[in-house]
Amino acid sequence: MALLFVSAHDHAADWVNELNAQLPELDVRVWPEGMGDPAEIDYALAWKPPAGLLASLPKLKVIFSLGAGVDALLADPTLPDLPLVRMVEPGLTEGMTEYVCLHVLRWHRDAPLFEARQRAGEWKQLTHQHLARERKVGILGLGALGSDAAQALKALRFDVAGWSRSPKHLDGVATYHGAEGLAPFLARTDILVCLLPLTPDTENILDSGLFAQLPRGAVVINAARGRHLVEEDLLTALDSGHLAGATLDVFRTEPLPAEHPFWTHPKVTITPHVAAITQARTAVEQVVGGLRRLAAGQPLINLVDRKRGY
Ligand code: NDP
Ligand code: OXD
Repeated sequence: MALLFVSAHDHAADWVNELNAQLPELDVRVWPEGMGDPAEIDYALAWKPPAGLLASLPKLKVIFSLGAGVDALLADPTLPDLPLVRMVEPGLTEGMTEYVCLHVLRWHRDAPLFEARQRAGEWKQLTHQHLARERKVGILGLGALGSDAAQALKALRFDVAGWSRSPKHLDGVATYHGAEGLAPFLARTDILVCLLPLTPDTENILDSGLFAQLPRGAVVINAARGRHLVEEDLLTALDSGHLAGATLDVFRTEPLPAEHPFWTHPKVTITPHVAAITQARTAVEQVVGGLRRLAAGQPLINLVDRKRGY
C-alpha cells in the first residue's frame, strides 16, 4: 500500500514519522523526489498539488486533503472523480477556535485602540466598557470549525449566532440558515466571523451589499478564504466609517503583495494564513482512521460532496 504525500507547505518528515509509527506497513512516499513509480500509488495526502498530478496516478483510490478547505483541489479540472476526504481534526479545530476567540476579544476590548494610544504615548481611558454578553458575534458557517468557535465564544458569554446552509441546533446559539436567514443574522451582528468553505455560492459573499446590512461600527474577521472577500468593498466600508475594523488571515493573493493597502491600513489586522494549521501529531489519526476504514470495508467519513463543493 503506497501513499503519496504532496505539499510544499507542510513538514513531510513529521507526516512520514507519524504515519509509519501507526502503520509501519504503509509505504509513504514524498513528492516530488520520493514519488517513485506513479503506477504504484494507492492514496494521496495532499495540499495544493500541481494541477494534473493526481490525474497521473492510475491506481489512485482515495484523496485525503491536508486542509479543511478543498477549494484548491476542486479547482483542478483534471482532479480524478475519486472519494475526497477533507481534514477534520482536533488540532485544526482548537487552533481555529483560539484564533477566533483571540480576535473577537481583541476588537471587543478595543485592543487596537489602546495599542495605537500606547504608540502615541497617550494615557487615556474609555469611560464605557462593553461586556461580552452585550456584544453580538455572528459566525458565517457552523461546520466543524464554526460550531466549535461558537461554543467557545458562548462560554466567554458573548451573544452568539451562526448562519449555515441547512438548519442547525447549537445550545445557546441563535441559528439562521439559507438566503432568507442571512439578513436577520447580519442585522444583529457586531462582530462577523467568516468560516465558510469557498464555493461558487460563497465566493465574494463579503461585499458591499453584505457590509451594508451590518450595524454601523461592526467588525469583520475573515479566517476562511481570500476569495470570500471583495477587497475594494472592505476598504470602502472601512474608510467610510461604516465598519470599524477587520482581521484578515486569508487573501485573494497569498503571500499578500507588498504594495497592498491592507498592510498599512490603520483599521486592518493581518495574519499570514495561520489561523489554524494542520499538524501531523494531531491530524494523523484522521488519515490512519480513513485507511483502517477502507481496509475494513467501512464507509469513509468527512467525504466532500462535490456537488455542494465542500
Ligand atoms: P465545514 O464543511 O465543516 O462547514 C462549513 C459550514 O459552512 C457548514 O455549516 C455549511 O452549512 C456552511 N455553508 C456552506 N455553504 C454555505 C452556503 N452557501 N450558505 C450558508 N452556509 C453555508 O467546514 P469547516 O468548518 O471544517 O471549515 C470551513 C472553512 O475554513 C474551510 O473550508 C477553509 O476554507 C477554512 N479554513 C481556514 C483555515 C485558516 O487557517 N485560515 C484553516 C482551516 C480551514 P451546512 O452545515 O448546512 O452544511
Ligand atoms: C485549511 C487551511 O483549509 O489551512 O485547512 O486553510
